[in-house]
Amino acid sequence: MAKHEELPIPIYSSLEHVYGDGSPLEEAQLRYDTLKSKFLQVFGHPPDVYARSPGRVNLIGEHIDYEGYSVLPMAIRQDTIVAIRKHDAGEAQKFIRIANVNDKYTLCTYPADPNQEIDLKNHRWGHYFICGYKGFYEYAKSKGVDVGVPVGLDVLVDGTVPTGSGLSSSAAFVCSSTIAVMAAFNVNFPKKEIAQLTCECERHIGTQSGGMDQAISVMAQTGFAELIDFNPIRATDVQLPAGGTFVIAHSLAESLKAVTAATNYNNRVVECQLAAIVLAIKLGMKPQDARSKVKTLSDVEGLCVSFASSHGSSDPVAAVKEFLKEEPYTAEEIEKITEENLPSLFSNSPTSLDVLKAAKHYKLYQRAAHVYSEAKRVHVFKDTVASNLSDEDKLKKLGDLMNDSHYSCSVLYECSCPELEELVKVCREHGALGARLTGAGWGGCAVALVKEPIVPQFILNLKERFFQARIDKGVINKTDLGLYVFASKPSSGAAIIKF
Ligand code: NG1
Ligand code: MG
Repeated sequence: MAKHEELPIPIYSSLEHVYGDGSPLEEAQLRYDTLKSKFLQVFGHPPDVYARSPGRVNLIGEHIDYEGYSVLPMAIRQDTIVAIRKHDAGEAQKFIRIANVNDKYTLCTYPADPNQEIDLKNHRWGHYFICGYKGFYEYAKSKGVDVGVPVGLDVLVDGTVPTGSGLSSSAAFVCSSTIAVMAAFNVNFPKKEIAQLTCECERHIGTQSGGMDQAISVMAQTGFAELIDFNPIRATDVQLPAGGTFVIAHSLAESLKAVTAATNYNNRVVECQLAAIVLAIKLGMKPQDARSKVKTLSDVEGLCVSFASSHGSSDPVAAVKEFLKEEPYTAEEIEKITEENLPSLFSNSPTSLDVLKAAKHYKLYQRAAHVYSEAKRVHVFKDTVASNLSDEDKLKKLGDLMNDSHYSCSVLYECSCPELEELVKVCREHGALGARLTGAGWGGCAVALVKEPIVPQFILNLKERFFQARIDKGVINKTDLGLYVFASKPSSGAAIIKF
């Protein structure tokens, strides 16, 4: 039997198997019915087809996907649904019109041109759809699939993944968009190819993201977390131990990753690449080879490990401690080691050049120490799940690993924020076995591992100790609390729905 990642996106004619988690279908059906009637109202005709793709919560493995290391997320029930209708080839209107069920997002119109550049200086919500649109055309072309001349598209979007929350609303949107366009053209590709192409096309938005979010959104299986490997992308089902539940809670600080990329997300990607090049040189590689061959910390892990083993360890962090200094590096210090100016080193990456302009210094030691130690924790997590420990002991160990991961994100990678620190602390004080920020950080959600019987009480405590003060200040409405703190089971991956 083909591995599920080799299979195309499933196509369903009813919602029964789409969510697959036994939860009531009425609510879901209502969303599709509403989409259909709103589509009719906005565009004057019903949609041809729908695609949905879920958000995710990352359990462990933060900020290491773009360094080539495996991560361990699970899909959540919240998703983005895209309803779509393709115009006939003869129709005059060669536009892509993108509407949203939420009036906060006003209608966006783009030309029906897959070669258009995305205007990053003017961020519009519809850009995410255009990422998927461009990605589909580029990929179809590379595979020799003839999809004819570009035609107009009508699109209506309904997203329930909270934005800026670290639950990957962006990937849910990009993946459902790509799959909707695919379905509108009656094309389907293997899931692992879609995971790869959606990862690449989301980079049109300007973040140098790894592929975790798209991979889990496309390849998730109900009831399992997934170990996602890269180069090539693969997903392995991970059955979590019984008796534990993941509770997701929003810090209510919104992480505006697309806007702050140069100082936050992309800055860390650049710091990691510089750390990798400097380490490679210190470990004996010629500067010119390091500059041209080394892109990620995983590229130099082999060198680090052989250094460590000649010193009686197998931990690449040993090489980091030996060869990188803890004080931040200036650009000049790095240029002396790499024998090239940083702007010329990154000359073919405009987003990296933005990082250089904004950076005061580069914390190579801390970023590399985080990445190597976090990569190791992912494997310990997976091995713990597979071990013959009791479920009770497994859960305790997984909780400890989550706490260690948070510490590393907070202290070494500096991607936390005061609200997340407070929230994680409150989670631990109320019985979480472990708690950590999830996703890119700088705001967004925390995830806590909680013993099943205490989940309701745990959530009540969070409401009282974290959210009540924010309700009192008017930051959120009491009636919306369920959107900001909830327990989550591993949900299903992307699907095409044709009623
Ligand atoms: P979120 O939190 O969804 O923005 C981002 C990246 C991931 C990964 C995490 C950090 C995108 C689309 N996603 O996720 O690839 O690097 O941060 O682990 O940029
Ligand atoms: Mg995102």
